[in-house]
Amino acid sequence: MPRAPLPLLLPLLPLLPLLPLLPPAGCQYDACRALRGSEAGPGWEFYACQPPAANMKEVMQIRVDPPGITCGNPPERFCTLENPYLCSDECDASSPDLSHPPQLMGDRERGGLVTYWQTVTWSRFPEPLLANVTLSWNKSLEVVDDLVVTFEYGRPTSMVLEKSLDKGLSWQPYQYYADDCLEVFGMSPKRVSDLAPTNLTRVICTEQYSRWVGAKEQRAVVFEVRARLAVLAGPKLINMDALWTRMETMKGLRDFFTFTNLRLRLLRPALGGTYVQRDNLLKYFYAISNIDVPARCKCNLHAAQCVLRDATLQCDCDHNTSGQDCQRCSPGFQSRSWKPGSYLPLLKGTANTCDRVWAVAGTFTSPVNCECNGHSNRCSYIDFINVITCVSCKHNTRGQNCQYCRLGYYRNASVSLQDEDACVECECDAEGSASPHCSEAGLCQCKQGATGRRCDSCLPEYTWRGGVCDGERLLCQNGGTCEDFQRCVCPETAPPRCGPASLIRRTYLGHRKLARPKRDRSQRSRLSCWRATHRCLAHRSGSYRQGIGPQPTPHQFDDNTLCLHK
Ligand SMILES: [Ca+2]
Repeated sequence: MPRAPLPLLLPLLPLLPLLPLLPPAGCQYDACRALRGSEAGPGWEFYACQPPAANMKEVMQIRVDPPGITCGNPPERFCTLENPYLCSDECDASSPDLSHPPQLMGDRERGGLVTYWQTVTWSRFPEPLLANVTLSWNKSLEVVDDLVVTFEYGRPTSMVLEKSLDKGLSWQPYQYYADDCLEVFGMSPKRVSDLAPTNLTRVICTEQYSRWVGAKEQRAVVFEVRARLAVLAGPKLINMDALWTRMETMKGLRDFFTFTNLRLRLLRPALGGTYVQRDNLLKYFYAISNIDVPARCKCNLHAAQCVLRDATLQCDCDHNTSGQDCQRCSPGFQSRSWKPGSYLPLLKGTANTCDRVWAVAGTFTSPVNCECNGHSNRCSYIDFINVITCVSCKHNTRGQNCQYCRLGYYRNASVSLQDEDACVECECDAEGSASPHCSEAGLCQCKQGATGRRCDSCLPEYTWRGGVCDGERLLCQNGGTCEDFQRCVCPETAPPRCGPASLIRRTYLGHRKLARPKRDRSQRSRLSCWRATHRCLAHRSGSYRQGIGPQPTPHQFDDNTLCLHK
């Protein structure tokens, strides 16, 4: 459906003159849908679509650290590498004309006036002069042309460009820059032109932007995106079809050009020569006048516009998708799993829209709201209770909207209900559990003595025996102690009717009919204890049983029973 116009980002962002490649006027992927007539009446035709590229410096947040790295507080004198002995320039944070705050890296310069951020000088040499510049959008972007950082008074001798894909939680190197890659980073120097289509996403160290050539001659430090794209699309980027096809088919290629945040780690300033002049440290510092970030919002090919909403970039999603990156189906349109759009087939691509589902049973002739959370694409109308319900829920789900887990499965809270792994098996222990089913939290119902989510271990007073948690402990008398829940061990100094353990064991093994203890539970309890008279007291719960072991006669044991079951 056509929607109310939203505040568009693009009027705020003049397209860069350096962006002829993306995409040419009237090119594909600039509209998400079009109205088409057919015999059945007008209807929508959907296409893969993406927002136009813009210079994202206009909406970036800039942070520098460590604290106090920006010059001017307190006011400080500095000189330049070109005029190293004329140290009359001043940086003063309290004066609008003499201050150099971070936002001057992203401002629009007017009337030829160059404005720049500047750091303190390297007065603490030989301690390194380190500075980080973090650029945040908190939105996935796809870089489409060269990132250009413009340095005043010389480019750093070494620095690293890093990127984050998770809004700054983790970082990875994007490119290394040094005048001597091998010495500084232990990497062989490379140029992007050395790369082939197969290793296009390699992180390289370049010496192209770090060697001293004079502060005014070369001011740009570049992350070469255009040259990488040219490896696929030809020197003048004529063969864009090949590029779009590769974007779709080459693993990791789109991710390589994607980021949410960027970070410059400045490691060593320009020296203007081969060594640091200790007697004049006021000429060493960093100064950046501009950072160009030509990029587009990543919308998974489901949006043709990107908007600023509450000061945050947000895709203006089509194709019944929603989310900041159009990364999920909108409620009511979850008939199948969400998919990104595809550049293929060329020119129009594939929209992979999220759709409502048509009923396959009942009397419906129009689309019905058949919400199955992506676990089914079929619904049925149950006439006598007037309910539309999903049929054939997959992924171990059940319910009218496939919103519950099948018996024997429970809800995996760490993923969304629409996820294929929304329901995981209970795996209740067959012997420790009273039922194969578990609670909504995945807890199995344990038999007495058993514990653990799956009831596969025993409570402290119980021991795992014969497939159950047995808490039946022997009560030993006359100084005997219960060992391993099943026999009494008598102390050396026991009264006559309580023999030592070795005697008990020897006697026990020496008996012909009961040569080995058996695993059977009832058998074990009957063989629980022995008297010094070498007679078995076959009893359970205090009662004597017939038929096991040698038949004791009444005179062979007295009232002073040696072992009792607790
Ligand atoms: Ca500036």
